[in-house]
Amino acid sequence: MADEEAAAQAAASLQDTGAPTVFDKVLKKEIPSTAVYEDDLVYAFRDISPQAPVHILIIPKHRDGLTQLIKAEERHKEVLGHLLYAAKLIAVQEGLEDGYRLVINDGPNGCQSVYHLHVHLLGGRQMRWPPG
Ligand code: DGP
Repeated sequence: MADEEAAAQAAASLQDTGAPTVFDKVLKKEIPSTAVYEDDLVYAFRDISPQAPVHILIIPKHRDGLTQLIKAEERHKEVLGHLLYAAKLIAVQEGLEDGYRLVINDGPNGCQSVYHLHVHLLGGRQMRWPPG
């Protein structure tokens, strides 16, 4: 089993707990991160385990129940749209006009290991399809 799959399976028990995550510590600056973008609603920083030359995580600043996309409710529509728009701004900022990929891992089968919704922005190399 790959490390990412093992991490996702290990995190599965936290799925419905709403427990604080490592991203809360990132947001509180208790864990250092390399910021690439920030506004009122979202924070974006470089992934600690990059899977591409550019690998950025974009997260809501206020989780508000958004542990994963399948938990999204009507009230989350603004921040969900904002995450995508921020991704576009960051892609331009990172010089990714030739292409990039956005990924949301959702739940154990989706290989999610941190239960604070996040969008992966990957770029700087040719992406493959289908994904694993
Ligand atoms: P996912 O598997 O989709 O839940 O992605 C979680 C990502 O979070 C994974 O790519 C590694 C990243 N990550 C975990 N802990 C930290 C951390 O402390 N700092 C940073 N920058 N990234 C982290």
